[in-house]
Amino acid sequence: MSSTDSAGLRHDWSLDEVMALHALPLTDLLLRAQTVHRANHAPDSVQLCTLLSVKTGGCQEDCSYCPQSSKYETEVGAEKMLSVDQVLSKARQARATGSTRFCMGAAWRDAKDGPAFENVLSMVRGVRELGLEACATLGMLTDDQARRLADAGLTAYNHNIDTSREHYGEIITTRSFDDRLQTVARVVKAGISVCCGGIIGMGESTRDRCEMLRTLANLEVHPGSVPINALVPVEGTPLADQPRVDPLELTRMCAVARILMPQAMVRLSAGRTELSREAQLLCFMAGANSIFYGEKLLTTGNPDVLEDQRLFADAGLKPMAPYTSSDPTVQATRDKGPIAKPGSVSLAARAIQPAVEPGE
Ligand code: SAM
Ligand code: DTB
Ligand code: SF4
Repeated sequence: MSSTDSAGLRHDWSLDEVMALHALPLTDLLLRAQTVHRANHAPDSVQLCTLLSVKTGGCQEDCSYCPQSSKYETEVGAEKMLSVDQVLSKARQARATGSTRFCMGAAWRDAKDGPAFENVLSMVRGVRELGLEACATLGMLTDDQARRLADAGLTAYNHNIDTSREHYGEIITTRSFDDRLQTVARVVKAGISVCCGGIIGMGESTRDRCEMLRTLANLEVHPGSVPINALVPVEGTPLADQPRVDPLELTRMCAVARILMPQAMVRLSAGRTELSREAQLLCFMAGANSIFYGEKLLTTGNPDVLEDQRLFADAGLKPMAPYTSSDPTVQATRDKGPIAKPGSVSLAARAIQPAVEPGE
């Protein structure tokens, strides 16, 4: 027997149930996911989010996928933290191209109190003043740091579980799966929207993929957004030689995430450069309703902005206005922190301009 919470959401999925969904014929799975998607979201609306690495490289963790770990010889070296002005100038550019969420990443195991953290707080306030949703991903947090980020107006915090509890030890040894869940719980407690998902293509089984989604769906509060990343294999990391993820497998993950977490934003994240336009549309049909937009993710490439604009125009997709996602925590954060300065919120009505007219 399954039970639902006051919002009609389930938190008691069994592994067998999730695996049975994942194993459906893809056409059936897509129909089920579309049905859930249309009941909870505008089907033609996709949020555009821009990422910026505000502190690149030199990280002490050993995440096997990550070019920013100091344990591996990659082309990414340790760099100085960007200044608040540099970050806000990138945020203004992101806003001008149509992004509504700006996500700042730091290659830290955990956020340390002190000048660097104070800078992050200023960056968060500045991004909010531009009328953008502000997201950060800084590693593990204390309760006090989560509260201070919330007070600065942070909309969302990204902290991924990455894979199943069972497979986790094959990928990362320097911090545990439970450490990750603890930070996620602190973010919830501080009233910040949780962005938590994972990566496929790291040698995991289908069972691991389903376990990862089950863990997220069975959290006391569903994450407001769930990034589904396809591994970007980077030279020098232990996972450099992993085969590319089959786009239909990514579609399946988006669909199962959508069915398990009906109100979450499902974010089609790393790996889009390897996807055809058609494969991306399949993911949108499966319930993905957000992408990272802009030339770069953190250190690796992302599709060209003009290509994304053309895809949106040709497919009739619309970029979502800020604070309009169905995540109630995002809506609640709108009135916290700095209020957007006059002139910045015309954004809400802004539609990205297609680079070329459809059909040209
Ligand atoms: N250091 C912080 C942390 O680990 O939470 C924040 C930045 S970290 C780069 C954010 C997330 O990016 C990781 O949890 C992982 O899911 C994703 N990621 C990193 N490298 C990736 C890669 N090569 N391919 C796909 N996703 C990746
Ligand atoms: C997430 O799940 N994916 C984004 C974001 N959260 C921070 C990061 C992807 C990083 C891909 C590798 C890189 O560019 O360094
Ligand atoms: Fe560090 Fe984050 Fe990369 Fe892990 S994923 S090595 S914690 S930057």
